[in-house]
Amino acid sequence: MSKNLIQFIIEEQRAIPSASGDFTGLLSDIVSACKQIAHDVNKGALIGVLGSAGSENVQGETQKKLDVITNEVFLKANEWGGHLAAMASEEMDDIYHIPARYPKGKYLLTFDPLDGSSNIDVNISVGTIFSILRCKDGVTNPTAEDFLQPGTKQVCAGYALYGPATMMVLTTGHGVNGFTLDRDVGDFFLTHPNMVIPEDTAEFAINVSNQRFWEAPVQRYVDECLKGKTPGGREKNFNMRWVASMVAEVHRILTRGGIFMYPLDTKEPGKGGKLRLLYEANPMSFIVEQAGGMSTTGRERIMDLKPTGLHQRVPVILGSKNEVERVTGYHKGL
Ligand code: P6P
Repeated sequence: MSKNLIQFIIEEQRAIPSASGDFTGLLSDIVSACKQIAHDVNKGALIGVLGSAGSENVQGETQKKLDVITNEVFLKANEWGGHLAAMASEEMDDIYHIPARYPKGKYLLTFDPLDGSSNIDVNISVGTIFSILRCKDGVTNPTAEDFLQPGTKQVCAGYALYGPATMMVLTTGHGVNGFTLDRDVGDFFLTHPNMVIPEDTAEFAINVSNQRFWEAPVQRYVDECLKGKTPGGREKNFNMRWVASMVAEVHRILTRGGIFMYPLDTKEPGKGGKLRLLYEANPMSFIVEQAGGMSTTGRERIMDLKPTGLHQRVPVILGSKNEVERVTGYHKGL
C-alpha cells in the first residue's frame, strides 16, 4: 500500500526543520473538505445538489447550488483548526474572518471551491483549487490587503480533480505529487510521484470562440498550430482540447504536456483577463513551475505579479515550457 497524503506530508515536513505540525494540520483539514466535496459531487442529482442556486457571486456569475455548498464545506472544515488567520474564496465578496470562538493560526487560505462548475450539470470533471500563504507576523486581524502577496510567497498550492477518479495534486515547493482517492478506505494515496511536464507538446487548449477578440501574438500562435505542418505553420501537427474546467486542463498538461491559454481579449475590455489571480492563476502557476513548466500572462511571469485586488483577473498562458516561451516571445515581438 503506497503512502497516504498526510503520511507523505509529515515525511516531507521532517525535511523542513522550521516546519511545525501546524501546516500538516491545515492540509489535513483541506483534504477532509475535498473528500466531502468529492462525495457531494459524486452523488449529484441523487442528493439534489445540481442546478442553479438562484444567486450571483462577486464575479457576477450565476452560482450553482454546489458552488454555495462546496464553499460552505471549505469554510466549516478549515475555520476551527487554529491554523488559519483568515480565508478568501471566489464565492465571497470579502475575506472570511475566523469566528471568535476558534483560535487563529499563521496561514491564509484562498480557494475556488468548485472550479468549472458550469460543467457540473452535464457531468463533466470539475475541481477545487487552493493556495496557502503566510500571514505577516503580528497581524492577528488580517484584511484583504494581507492576501495581496505575489505567487512566489505561496507556501503550498494544490487542487482536487473530481473526475473518473478523484485526485489531489499539490506542491510545497519541492516538486509536484499526485494522490488518488480510494473510496473504500476513504483516503488519498500517492499514485503519481514527482509529476513533470514535458517541455514540448503538440496539444493546445484555448476557447476558440473568442478568436476574434485575441491580441495578434495569440492569433499568430494559434494560426500556426492550426496550419500544423502546412506552409506558414509549424514543424508538426497539433491537437486541440477545451474542457472549460481549468483543473482538468492543468491535470492533463501535468500528465502528458500541453499549453493552456486564457489570454487577454477585447471581449470585455478592462477586465484584465478571465481567470482570477489569487485562487486560480497563482496556485496553478506554482504547480506548473514546480513540474518544470512555465506560466506567464504573455508578457510577464504570473508568480511575480503584485496583486491589486482579492478578485483580480489576469491572462494565463501556462504549460510545456518551450511552447509558453514561444507565445511569450511573440508578445515581445520575437
Ligand atoms: P469559458 C471555469 O469557469 C473557468 O474559470 C476555468 O476553470 C475555465 O478554464 C474557464 O473558466 C472556462 O471559460 O469562457 O470557456 O467558459
